[in-house]
Amino acid sequence: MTHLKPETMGQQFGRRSWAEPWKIKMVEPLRMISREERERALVEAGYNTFLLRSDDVYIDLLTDSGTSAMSDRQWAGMMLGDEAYAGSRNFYHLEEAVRHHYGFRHVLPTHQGRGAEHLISQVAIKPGQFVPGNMYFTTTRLHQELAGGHFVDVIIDEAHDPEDLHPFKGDVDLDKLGALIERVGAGQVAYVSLAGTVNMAGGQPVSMANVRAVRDLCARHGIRLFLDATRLVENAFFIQEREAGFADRSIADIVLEFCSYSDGAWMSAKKDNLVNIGGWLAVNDDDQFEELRNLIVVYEGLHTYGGLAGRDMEALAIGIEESVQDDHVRSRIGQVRYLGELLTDWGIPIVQPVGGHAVFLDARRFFPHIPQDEFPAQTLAAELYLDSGIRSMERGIASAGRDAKTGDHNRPKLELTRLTIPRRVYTQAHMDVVAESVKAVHDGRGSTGGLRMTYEPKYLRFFQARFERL
Ligand code: P70
Repeated sequence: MTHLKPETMGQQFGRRSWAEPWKIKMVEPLRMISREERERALVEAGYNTFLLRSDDVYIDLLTDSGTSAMSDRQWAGMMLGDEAYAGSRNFYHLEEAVRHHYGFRHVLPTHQGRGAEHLISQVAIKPGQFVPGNMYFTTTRLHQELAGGHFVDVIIDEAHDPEDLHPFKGDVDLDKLGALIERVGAGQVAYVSLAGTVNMAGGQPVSMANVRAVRDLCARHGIRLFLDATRLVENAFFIQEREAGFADRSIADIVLEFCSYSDGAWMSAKKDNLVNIGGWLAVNDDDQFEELRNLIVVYEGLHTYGGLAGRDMEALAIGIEESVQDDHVRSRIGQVRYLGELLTDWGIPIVQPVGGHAVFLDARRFFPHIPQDEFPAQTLAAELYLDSGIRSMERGIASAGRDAKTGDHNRPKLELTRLTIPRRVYTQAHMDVVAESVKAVHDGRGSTGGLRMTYEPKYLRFFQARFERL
């Protein structure tokens, strides 16, 4: 038997290894049920990973949303909750943290990201207006549409090609944006909706040069620019890594500069900001803030809690500060990249370059024999769960929903299955297990058939839709 000399990851790549900038203080046992039990659970869940019980899941890569491990400082902060209905001291800590790290003047807490999306959409969109954005996100677009807006995708074409290696696949195509403004008139553009990183494109970043150019174009036409700041910290890492002139700037500094080109932002704090629940909305304009501050009491709660407990706001304020630390972001994205590099090495089709929060399997190339109308990405999520109890998420035709006018499926170019990595939760060994399971499903791909949708809810159908094998 040949004896292979074991090498660390760093040695394999000819460099010193890095490690997470924390140690583990508390653990939560994992359980893996048998293949027969998984088969039963999957049928019961209608082949939809959103409908599985988490007790039946081994490694949960459904989402990075609300699944982070909080730090000891955040947990200590939870004990300092001031649960006053009005004017909680934790609100002021949160307000200060957002002002300091994102640079906006006015801050409102919300129960999570979509609460903030709802408010900004209601206040900033007049029915019939257009909302250009760098690729749709499910909840964002829905709130824009519910407010009477029409979303228009103005991302660069490269973003729709999983194999294109453009370093900033989240960039706005300025010609597309310019042409829209020309066509409908600046008065009919509600605002530009810019997300960094772009979730549906594979966690792809926007460059600083691009946000500056978008800001200039908006300023020339008197159009506002709002950010989806959900994963802006991860976006800043890619700017630091890839954009000339930023290698020596801190992540915190890059985030602040990026925000300075915008008029405000909404945030799902369940991602970058390292909390299990929460969000915020921040704007600079005084009049717009007045309107939002009034509307929030209808839908979320008083403007000093917005649907959160005092303790949640404290954990969030601390999470914001921890989230912009360079060593944290480096190890977080390093772990995602580790999984991506393993799969790439083994010839498994994934979205390139590997993004910030997840590795996206390219289900079109994974299952070339399954037509898009038979849900290849949904099928892949189901097969992965069957193989090893790993839970992933469909980001393809089921997620894209139907065209509001024709009623037909939207058929996105990207048909992806997302392996989303929670922050500070899993180890490198878990990544190895995940990679091996993806490989096993890939090895057996020829015999896998597609799915048929048997139940389709009206809104955001992917959450609750049911399927069966064809
Ligand atoms: C995910 C989560 C949430 C999200 C986001 C961006 C870029 C806003 C939000 C909304 C949860 C999710 C949401 C819809 C479909 C599937 C999963 N993304 N903007 O897993 O924030 O969830 O706090 O209301 O990614 O990607 P919230």
